[in-house]
Amino acid sequence: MTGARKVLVTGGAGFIGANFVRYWSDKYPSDRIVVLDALTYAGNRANLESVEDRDTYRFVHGNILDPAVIGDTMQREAIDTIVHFAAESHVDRSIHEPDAFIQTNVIGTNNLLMAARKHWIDSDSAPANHLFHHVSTDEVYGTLGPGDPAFTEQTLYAPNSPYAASKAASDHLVRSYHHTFGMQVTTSNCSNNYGPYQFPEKLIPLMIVNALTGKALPVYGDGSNIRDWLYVDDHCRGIDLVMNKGRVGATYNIGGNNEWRNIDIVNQLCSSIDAAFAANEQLAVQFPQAPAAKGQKTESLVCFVADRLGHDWRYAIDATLAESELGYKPEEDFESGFQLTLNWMLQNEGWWRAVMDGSYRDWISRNYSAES
Ligand code: NAD
Ligand code: TDX
Repeated sequence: MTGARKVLVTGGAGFIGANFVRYWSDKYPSDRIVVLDALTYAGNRANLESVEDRDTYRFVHGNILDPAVIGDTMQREAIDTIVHFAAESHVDRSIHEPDAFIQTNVIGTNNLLMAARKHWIDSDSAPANHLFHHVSTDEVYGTLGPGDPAFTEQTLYAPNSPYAASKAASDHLVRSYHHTFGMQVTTSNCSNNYGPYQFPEKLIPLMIVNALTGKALPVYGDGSNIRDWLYVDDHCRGIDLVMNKGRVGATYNIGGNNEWRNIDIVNQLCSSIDAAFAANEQLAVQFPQAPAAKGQKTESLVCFVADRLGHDWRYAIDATLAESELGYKPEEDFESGFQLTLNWMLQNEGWWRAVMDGSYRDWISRNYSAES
């Protein structure tokens, strides 16, 4: 699309969404960005603090299960582009409470698609151009064995958790709106993200917080499961390329070429934390509960716990299509991305303590009273 866009970012107060909003507003300062977010436990306006004062930005506190708020926002803002991040995103939660995943990830996505169809296809005042970009995951492809080739865009869907099944359903809905109604859509399926502002329930931030506060580091099963790790800024760059250069109706895999066993990630994290404490005496004062503050090894906190039900063994993304068609290439390797993430967590203790106990809500209401 050319000219300034009016972009609706659903789930923009979550981990990847907030990183994307900052990325996009820096790169495309003339675009209008409207964040629509229900502020579940995973959504924090504090994540968007750096863009709150821009006059091209607006926050709408609303739920994608509410068709009225979607329709009103699309109409009032004349939205021509949707980037859809909003989802329930944590596999363990989907095992305990799948219903919220079906509601938000399936019904919520369909609500957005219905609103987009109404405003972009069935309306007399439809914008000249439009795009619905859907953010999905490698988990829709199921699990791999040790010698299997990485997932390509041709790999058959075989979702194994309620989370993965709900994302697979949403991918199919997006595809069907393109095929049936001619909606201009793109989809990206990416591997495990990590980086600043990730809620400390996912492996990397959880392990960092536990290591700094002297709590156990719970490795599921024997720790041999493999994930393909992608630094969040590389994901944002990948989405940008898909939206601006991708073929309408196409799906692109985005990955980091970074396969790691969970136990190796945890061990690497432990030695990086030990090294950080050795290099900076102040950390022992700031985090007195950490083993590294008491001359012990962080690794002493590692414990093996019961495996996740239905735990997928390995994910790996083949991003050849995005590389060859779009010029996509991740910039961070795991060592550099991990160091950036650890440094951010060490410097932002206030953020992770506040999002974990919910007190960021007080902070945000002191700083930003205007929620629509
Ligand atoms: P997240 O859980 O950190 O954030 C989700 C955001 O969506 C939150 O701000 C939350 O408040 C909002 N939200 C949830 N339900 C909503 C609803 N009904 N209405 C409006 N807003 C709602 O998730 P994330 O890790 O940033 O993931 C973002 C997207 O990327 C998801 O679609 C996820 O499936 C996909 N994805 C994530 C990863 C990963 O490693 N985190 C990897 C691949 C794909
Ligand atoms: O405490 C833990 N111990 C542990 O061993 C946690 C939280 C996780 N794990 C393991 C399970 C996985 O093998 O670490 C691996 C990563 O777990 P998560 O961080 O929960 O991520 P995963 O289940 O792989 O899913 C993530 O990547 C794909 C995101 O949460 C999804 O939203 C995304 O679609």
